[in-house]
Amino acid sequence: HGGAVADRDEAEEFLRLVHTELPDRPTPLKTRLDQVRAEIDATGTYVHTPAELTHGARVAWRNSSRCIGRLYWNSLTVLDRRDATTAEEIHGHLCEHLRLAGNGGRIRPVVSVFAPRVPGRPAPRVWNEQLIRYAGYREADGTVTGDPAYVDFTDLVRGLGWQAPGGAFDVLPLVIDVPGDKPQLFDVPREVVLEVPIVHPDQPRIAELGLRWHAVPAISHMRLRIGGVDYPLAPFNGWYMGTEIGARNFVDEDRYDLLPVIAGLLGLDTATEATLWRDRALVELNVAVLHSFRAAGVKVSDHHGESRRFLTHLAREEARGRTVPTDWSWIVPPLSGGITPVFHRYYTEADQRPNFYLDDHARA
Ligand code: HEM
Ligand code: NRG
Repeated sequence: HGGAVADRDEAEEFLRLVHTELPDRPTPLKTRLDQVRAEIDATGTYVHTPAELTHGARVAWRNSSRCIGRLYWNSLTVLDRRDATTAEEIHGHLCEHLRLAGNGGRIRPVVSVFAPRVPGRPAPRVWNEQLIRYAGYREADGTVTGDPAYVDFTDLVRGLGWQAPGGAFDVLPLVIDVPGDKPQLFDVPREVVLEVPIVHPDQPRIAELGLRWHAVPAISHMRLRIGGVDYPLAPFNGWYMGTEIGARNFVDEDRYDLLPVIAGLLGLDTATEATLWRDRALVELNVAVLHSFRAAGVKVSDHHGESRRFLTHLAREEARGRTVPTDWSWIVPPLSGGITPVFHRYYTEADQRPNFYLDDHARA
């Protein structure tokens, strides 16, 4: 398990960063560097202090070049779950994460950090991409009920014994994989899954579609890397920007593919693209998403406000002498890009650490 050995240079660079950015460290930098070097020599890795873990996770968010929501990076709540070992314990902490994050609609950005990879011992994992996602079922006629992106994952959990309800918005069970044991299935209890029914302020027929979406996007398949140490299970969440749901999840042809349905309800002329029926349906769907979250008392942001906040973040960081690594193609919203201010400029692209990484890990 050579890959689990903590990278010395990265450890040192991180400790220097912590000591530069956090005032009043209890241990002088030199002492901490000596400790960590000795610990790596002896064990192949080292243990982050709670303050290092918290700041490391916050900086990982700050360095996430695809994230438009980074203005509040320094207020991320970091839950230290490094001691959890059993699948039952991990499940309990994941449920608690969703409860704290959902907070009755006043969503709080949270990350739960589970055990790191260390030499000789693999870390716990969750196979789900997000803690809350909807199942997808391929029907006999070739159509899909539910979220087509999760047809394969749904088949996988059925193979592990999940009893599928067969609806369009069935919350998938969690697959928790702890070393030395078979992956285990756990339901996400209803009471920790905040959901929003989708209605439109003046098109009652949209409510009749029975659409809904979960309030909390909680990404669970990215590895958090801090100071040369990998945390493969570190689920995090913020709140949704409306377009993620209204311009992608409900709209992509390989997701719920709803534009033709919405256009039909609105009575738009779909005979030719030039009527811009897709664009008109897209706007009304996004109006419905933002209106519905607001009506349900659930925090959501629109792409205009979120874009402005991102530029505030950029200016603030630059004033502090830091670069803000940014991926234009992810930051520009998938609706009305050119009328948001993030569209009209170039950014620095860089892989700065700590960060969150996506591995292509084999499932099952
Ligand atoms: C990506 C918004 C909080 C880390 C994104 C994306 C959006 C977004 C719109 C692009 C998603 C896509 O196109 O699929 C927000 C908002 C937040 C927030 C509004 C509210 C607070 C966070 C937090 C973290 C985070 C708390 C980590 C601690 C990331 C990462 C990605 C991302 C790593 C890239 C995901 C990938 O590569 O698939 N965010 N975010 N975000 N965000 Fe945030
Ligand atoms: N587009 C995905 C979620 C990706 C991350 N977005 C956030 N992250 N808002 C979706 O489920 O639609 N966050 O941590 O808040």
